[in-house]
Amino acid sequence: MSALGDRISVHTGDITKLAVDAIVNAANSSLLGGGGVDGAIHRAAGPELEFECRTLNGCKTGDAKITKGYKLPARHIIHTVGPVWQGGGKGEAELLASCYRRSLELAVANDCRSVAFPAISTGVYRYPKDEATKVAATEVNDFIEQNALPETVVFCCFDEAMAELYRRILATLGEE
Ligand code: AR6
Repeated sequence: MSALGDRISVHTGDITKLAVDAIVNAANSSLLGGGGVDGAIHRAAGPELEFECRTLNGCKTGDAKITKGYKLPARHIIHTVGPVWQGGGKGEAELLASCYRRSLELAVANDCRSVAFPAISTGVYRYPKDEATKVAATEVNDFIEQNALPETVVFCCFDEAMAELYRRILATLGEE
């Protein structure tokens, strides 16, 4: 395990079940719900989440906004909008990195000690999984090195294949 092993972990399962201070939602720019992890979070949090989201005026790609967690075990939900994969030449990597950075900044601003991320953009938005996990791990690693909060970050994967990609890239970072 890397030197960051005590602060970054990989979990396979449903992010809506995690009792962390904040879970991150891979939303769309309307912030009014959708499919994938976004749909699962809205279903689990209950209709009050959409009421709060309606007051936020949407969110730009690469940016993030925070709400309460409502019926979730998580206290907060940080909604971020990942880029749609368009071949890699449209600033996708920088936008995806920005999603992780902005989400972590909001977590710090709200005193979140523990945060869980889904693999943003790797579903409906078609970002290649190996590339997306590299961006995610690098960005979180850099942020954690420079900040005391959040104390722990979980990469929550829906399947074991994605978890393995994270483990591999995190092991590489730890050796540097
Ligand atoms: N827990 C953890 N991970 C999950 C869960 C879950 N409950 N459900 C899905 N995943 P996606 P995107 C994984 O499509 O690509 C929505 O309609 C999934 O396996 O949810 O950023 C929004 O409204 C994948 O690895 O998000 C947007 O319109 C990852 O979460 C659009 O999809 C992200 O897949 C956003 O697309």
